[in-house]
Amino acid sequence: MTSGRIQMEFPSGVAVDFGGTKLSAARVTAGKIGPVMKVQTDGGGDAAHQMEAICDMLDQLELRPEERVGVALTGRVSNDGVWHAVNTDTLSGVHSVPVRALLSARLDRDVKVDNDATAAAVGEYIAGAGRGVVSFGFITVSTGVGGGIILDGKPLLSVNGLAGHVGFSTSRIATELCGSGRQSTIESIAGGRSIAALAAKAGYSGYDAKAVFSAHLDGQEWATKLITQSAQAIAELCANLTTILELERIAIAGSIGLASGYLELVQRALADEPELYRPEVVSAQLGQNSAFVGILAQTN
Ligand code: ADP
Ligand code: BMX
Repeated sequence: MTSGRIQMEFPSGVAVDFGGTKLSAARVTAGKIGPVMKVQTDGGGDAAHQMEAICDMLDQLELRPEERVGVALTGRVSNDGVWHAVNTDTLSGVHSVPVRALLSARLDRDVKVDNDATAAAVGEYIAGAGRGVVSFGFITVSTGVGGGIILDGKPLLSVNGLAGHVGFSTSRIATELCGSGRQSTIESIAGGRSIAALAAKAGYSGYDAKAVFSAHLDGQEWATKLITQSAQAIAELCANLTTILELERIAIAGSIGLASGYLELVQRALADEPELYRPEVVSAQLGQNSAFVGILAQTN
């Protein structure tokens, strides 16, 4: 299911991006991002805790009357605005949270809610790497591996909010059970939580993905193996998406996706695929801000 065509205008309002590692918020004025507030996500918190964390951020931004508010969330967001974790290792206390209704009542306005990667795909389509194409893919390599798809200028949505969850498709090189419940997913080998878990399994406990990436950049072979296989799985995902949707361009984002040399590792792995299955793969241009723009955008 796709919604209406994305309005190609730079939106304004207050946006929240709730990711598996960090919760951030900013005021957006005609597409220009103001100072970004960030706090660490508490993935073990229950629904009330997560709602309070979101509202604390919004309170600090001192909302103006009538100001648009958008909240992008890691997890599945159904078309009636109910929030569910799919990977319950990332968010263990979020099950069927009526987040749109709760926030709309609390803020006395219709708050827009959506999946974080879908929102980021819209933001990149309006103001970033998606400009100039009408079929566009967005992959965030972050705590997990998220995705957003734009087809003929419209975001791919679904009744239960699962569409676009490309990280839960499977990889030929993955071996682990994913927190989504599926075996050998892209996320289970490429996402940040998984890189840390695989490092621990290899005897390097206490390393988060950021530390693994630093060890990779320092030339430690064990770390390079983990980062390289993450990139290989993302390349496989790009080829799979091309086979299914033949996207004109795919943008890679997320702290891992945008880390030094990661895109080149993806492109190198993609070079092993026949040309027919090799899309244009680029870095997201809005950095960590894509979802801020996308969650405030409107469709006609
Ligand atoms: P979120 O998933 O909350 O959107 P990020 O996009 O920052 O947040 O992704 C978080 C993941 O990225 C974590 O696994 C973290 O260890 C890792 N990470 C954070 N900064 C870096 C970095 N500079 N290089 C590589 N990995 C990073
Ligand atoms: C997971 C899934 C997606 C999300 C993606 C990236 C959960 C909690 N999240 O695949 O909904 O878009 O991670 O999210 O099931 P992030 O936390 O890495 O930003």
